[in-house]
Amino acid sequence: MPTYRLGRGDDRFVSSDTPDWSDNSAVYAGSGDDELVIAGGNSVRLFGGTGDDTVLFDQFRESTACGGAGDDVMSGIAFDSTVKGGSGDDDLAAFGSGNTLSGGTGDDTLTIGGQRISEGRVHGGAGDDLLRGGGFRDNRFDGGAGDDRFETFSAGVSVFGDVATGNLITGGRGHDSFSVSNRNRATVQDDTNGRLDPGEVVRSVMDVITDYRTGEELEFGATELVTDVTLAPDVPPGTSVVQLAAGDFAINRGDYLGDGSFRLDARGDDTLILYHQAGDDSPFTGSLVLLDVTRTDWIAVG
Ligand SMILES: [Ca+2]
Ligand SMILES: [Ca+2]
Ligand SMILES: [Ca+2]
Repeated sequence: MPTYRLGRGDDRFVSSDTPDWSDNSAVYAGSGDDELVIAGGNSVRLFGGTGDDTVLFDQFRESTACGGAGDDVMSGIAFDSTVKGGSGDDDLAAFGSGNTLSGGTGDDTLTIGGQRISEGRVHGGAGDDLLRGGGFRDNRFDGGAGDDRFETFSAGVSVFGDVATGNLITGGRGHDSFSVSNRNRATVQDDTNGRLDPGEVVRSVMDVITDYRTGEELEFGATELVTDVTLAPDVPPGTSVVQLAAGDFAINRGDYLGDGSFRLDARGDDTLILYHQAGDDSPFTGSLVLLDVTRTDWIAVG
């Protein structure tokens, strides 16, 4: 497990040009504006140190990259890895499942993505951060202190309807804004009248905001509030699917049951927003849960 110490100055380190580079290698770039180009590696550790560092990784597995102080740029394809910006205004991106991004202090930009990714964890830390991305189920975004912006998407794997938590979003302290995009088949079992009624349970892949506060801006691509949501019989028998016209959204009170299930109840503790993005000609519906929000006049749709 070789360890490379680059010391002071603006260094460039390329793993493919480095003899003995292997799993478990560690690189300490030291001070200066360093550039690390890393191809492959399990359990690799990278430390940018002070200075504005650039770290590019590819097929990074169960590895860690720390930018240290300075405005660092770190990005690439990774799995089950951790990328920490440290202090400074960092730009971090990881494409693949199971990655954790931590911005630390400073106004950071954090992006996760990739084909059907899951189990991403994104922590903005202090500062006004931009948290972006998403994928399939169970990706979590936590803005931390500061006025953060979230730009997220989620979807099921199957057009026949998945039931799961999509993106779990926590704004943290500050006045945060949320732009969400979720497209799925939202279903109800054993509907009798083609309408949503108290006691019925909507199931889908649902995004959840855990700490939405009054006046925080929500965007989901639909701005026309409607009061009636219709249901159409679908397959398998007994299943009905939510239908909304493009550009429409509806606000429903009830209780979030977890894992993409929401029971309608006029005295419930939570809110479910169902929406159909303007210009979207698919049959899919977006679902956004606001935990512990019951006042519709709190909700600011931009
Ligand atoms: Ca640095
Ligand atoms: Ca931050
Ligand atoms: Ca915040």
